[in-house]
Amino acid sequence: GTPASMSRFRGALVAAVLGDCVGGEFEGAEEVPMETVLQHLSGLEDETKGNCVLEYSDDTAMTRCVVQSLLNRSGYDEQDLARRFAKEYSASPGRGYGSGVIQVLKKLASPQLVDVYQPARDQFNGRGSFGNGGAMRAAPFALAFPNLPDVTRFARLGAMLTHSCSLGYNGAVLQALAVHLSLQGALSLPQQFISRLITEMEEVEGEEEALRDARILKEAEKPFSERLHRVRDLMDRNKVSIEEVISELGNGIAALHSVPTAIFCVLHCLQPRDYLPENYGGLERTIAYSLALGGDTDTIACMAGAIAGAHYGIEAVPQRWMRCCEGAEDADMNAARLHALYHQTSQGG
Ligand code: R7I
Ligand code: MG
Ligand code: MG
Repeated sequence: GTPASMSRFRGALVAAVLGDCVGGEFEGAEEVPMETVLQHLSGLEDETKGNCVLEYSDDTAMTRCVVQSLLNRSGYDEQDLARRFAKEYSASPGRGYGSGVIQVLKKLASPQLVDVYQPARDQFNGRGSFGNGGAMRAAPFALAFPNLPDVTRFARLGAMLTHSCSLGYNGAVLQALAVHLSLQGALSLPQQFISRLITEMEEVEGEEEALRDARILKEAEKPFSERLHRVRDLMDRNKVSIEEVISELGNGIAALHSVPTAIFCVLHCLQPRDYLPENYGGLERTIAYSLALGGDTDTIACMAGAIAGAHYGIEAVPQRWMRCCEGAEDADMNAARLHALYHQTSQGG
């Protein structure tokens, strides 16, 4: 398809919602047999079930805030976005938010708050959260800004409203960069795609705060870059077991243990796999495979969905799946509006 086409925007935003909604079923499960995943997914195809409804979780709730804010403000506005997060949380607190971030969202509701980044800095004894909550909502930054430096900068700032640890916000940067490259068609050359991500993240993680956080948390010098090298090693191999993916990349709630994993899911599912149904296209394979990893399934499938959706486009999204997922129609409409904003921005207007 054409780079940055409308179809890619729609695919990205809709498939992210699908990943969240269908992944909710298995969130926190230790391991999920592929058979169980396929049963769950074929349940969505069952016409006799009528109006099946899978509700979205915090991943989509916060993504919607980012989308609305970017559209309403025609760009990044930290005050507006912070207000939307707080309002969304107070309206629907039961969407499955991380246990730490709730405190931030409550503080963001205070009208006396001067610095909207401060509540995030107070988390976890002043180090900030390294959870994947910044990354799970990062895709819209790639759909609003055509230039890579803007994507990086605003994905980072947007994450810092809740995640001030570099191991949190750099996960958001990586996720947004993956969607950005996918939107350009970069997944047609998977080796170049992963090399490009490694190059970008090595620069991002060369910053002083990132190096310091990695040292304090006893991670590799450049943790995301190191994990992306592992992704490259795994994708070069013919056969990889689910257990190996989990032990090499993780399936947990930390951004470091989920964003590289989501990227791997997309890369691994570019080709047909013998343990996935033959009638599945790449997007269905990606979501099914993400769920089979267990762990933070809604978030990994949401992030993998955004990257894969930007590659395959809306035509690859099964209509029947879409009908079952709360918020999928809204995502589709908003994707068209983001497409307009992106192309307006790219003309310098
Ligand atoms: O990152 P966050 O928004 O959670 C997102 C996840 C996704 O899976 C959603 O689907 C939803 O289920 O939650 O929320 P945080 O509370 O900031 O981080 C999530 C969890 O990561 C925290 O509750 C902690 O258990 C852990 N965590 C940390 N633990 C110790 N030290 C995050 N940062 C730290 C830390 O610095
Ligand atoms: Mg969730
Ligand atoms: Mg989750």
